[in-house]
Amino acid sequence: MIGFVPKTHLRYVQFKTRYATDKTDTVTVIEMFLVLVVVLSLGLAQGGTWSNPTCAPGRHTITHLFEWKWSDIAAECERFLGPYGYCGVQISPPNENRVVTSPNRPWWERYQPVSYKLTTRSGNEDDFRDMVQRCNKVNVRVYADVVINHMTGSGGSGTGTGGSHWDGNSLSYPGVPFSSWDFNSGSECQTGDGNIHNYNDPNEVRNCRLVSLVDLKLSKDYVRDTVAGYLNHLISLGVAGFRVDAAKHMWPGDLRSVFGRLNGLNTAYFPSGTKPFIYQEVIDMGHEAIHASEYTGFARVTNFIYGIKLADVFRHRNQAKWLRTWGQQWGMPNSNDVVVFIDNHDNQRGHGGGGGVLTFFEPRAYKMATEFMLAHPYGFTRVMSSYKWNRNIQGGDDINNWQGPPHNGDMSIKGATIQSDMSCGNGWVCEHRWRQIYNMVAFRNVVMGTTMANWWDNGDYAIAFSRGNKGFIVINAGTTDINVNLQTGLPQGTYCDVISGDYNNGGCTGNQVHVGGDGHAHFHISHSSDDPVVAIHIGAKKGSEKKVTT
Ligand code: ARE
Ligand code: CA
Repeated sequence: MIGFVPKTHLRYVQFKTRYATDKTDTVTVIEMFLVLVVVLSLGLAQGGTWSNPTCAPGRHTITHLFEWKWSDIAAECERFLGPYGYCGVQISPPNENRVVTSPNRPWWERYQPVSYKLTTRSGNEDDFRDMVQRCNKVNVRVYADVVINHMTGSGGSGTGTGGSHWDGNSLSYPGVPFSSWDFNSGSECQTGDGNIHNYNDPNEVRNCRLVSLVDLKLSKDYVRDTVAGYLNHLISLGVAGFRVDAAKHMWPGDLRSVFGRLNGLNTAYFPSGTKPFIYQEVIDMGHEAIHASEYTGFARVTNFIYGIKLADVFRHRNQAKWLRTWGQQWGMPNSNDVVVFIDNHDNQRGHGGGGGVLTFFEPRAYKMATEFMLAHPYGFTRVMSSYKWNRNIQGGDDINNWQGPPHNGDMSIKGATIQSDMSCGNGWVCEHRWRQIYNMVAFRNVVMGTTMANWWDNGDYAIAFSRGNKGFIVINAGTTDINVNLQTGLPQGTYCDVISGDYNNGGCTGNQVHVGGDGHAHFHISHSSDDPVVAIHIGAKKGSEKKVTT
């Protein structure tokens, strides 16, 4: 773990040094206190305590291996995510869930907790421990999706994936244990049926039931302690952070109180006192009473505007030239407050306020949007990794959007096999293994810390920009060819275009780009190309010593 120093530690070290060299004998206790206050508030302004991604050095993107088995994820960390420079993997909820058989084992059954035992279709606690250990060993972090707003849907009873009994009528979850005292009821939620109807009433959104899921009373210490106990169990096993499901449906104060109960990350893998990275699922499209800004400042939020706006651009509904001001100027939160993505497991299938985002079903536009995301400095990036389902749109709705992951006859999840061209088999899409995507994950690692520069556009749908003097990308999303000479900002040399091929053993398997002594290079990109994008960076410069992915 050499070299991994969280920002907060660095700031402390700088403070100590300045204090020791400048004014050792004149500093008073009051001055020290004031400096401390300034240092602490700076820390909060920069994104606060749980907002720092806990990646290993030089890694900056996670992928969501939606519905993968733990044993497959362990193997994927070792054979792909580690070597190709991914920071980490978001996993499906690891806790025991309701078994739904009608429809037959939909993916969404995992969002109905029965207990916090680590037994699901993805594996048991031993598989989980093995996965986290093996991933951490190759510097790949594990981020768990945690469902702590609710338990199962109301009504019904049964046995969960871990063998625990549950009863959604009497609100009994002995595997935790939770009983009816631990849930919000008529005194907290005033809607007639106990469900959320009005998203403009913050009280209703937080205290009533989301799609009838029985709502935990997070104002109670017992509930806070129990939920924090579950998260601390995951921390003890070596996870690096959490995606908090349905965060909008919990009061920010309750969440802060739960997070405040969390231990530092496991010191077998992280420096002592490292806080988990936390990103909260808050869907804020700007027209409801609850705002993402209530949740930023102490942890990050998922930015849902991002993918929708980029879909507009790459579907030719808004010229790419406007992307020059992409980021906060588009009404989105601070870069340090968000996790960004093109699609997620909900909106790729029309759940979760979805619809309209780009997905693997439209690979050409999807790749362009993802390339832009990974090249641009805004936000902490997440790459979706999906499985195929039989999409069937009837009257605007996908009637098969419930379908679970590829499975065997006994409904166990099918393994993700790897084919000779590096793509996945058995129905797994594996967008994270698409060359245009994994090579841009490496691009982002190489250019991290630089700002956007050398912007160019053709006044329409073709754009280009550099990241400092380390990387340059040209995207022709328009309907005419471009044939231009552009300032790349890069040192002279021959570079591999990492979109059309790889950088391998000092050479290029795809196209090459020659950057002259004045930083200029020539780009000819046909509008009808499958991949109308060229990207170059100093880690894939011909003749440089080795492949740079981290
Ligand atoms: C399923 C059935 C329901 C049934 C329920 C209980 O589909 O018919 O009533 O079970 O028996 C996922 C699925 C749900 C599924 C649920 C539990 O998407 O269909 O319900 O699992 O199995 C809102 C929330 C947001 C949430 C989305 C889906 O604010 O937090 O709805 N997203 C997360 C996860 C989901 C998951 C859950 C939460 C629940 O990512 O995968 O649900 O754990 C506007 C609002 C949004 C709102 C959106 C959709 O855009 O701004 O806030 O999102 O509409 O209503
Ligand atoms: Ca709630």
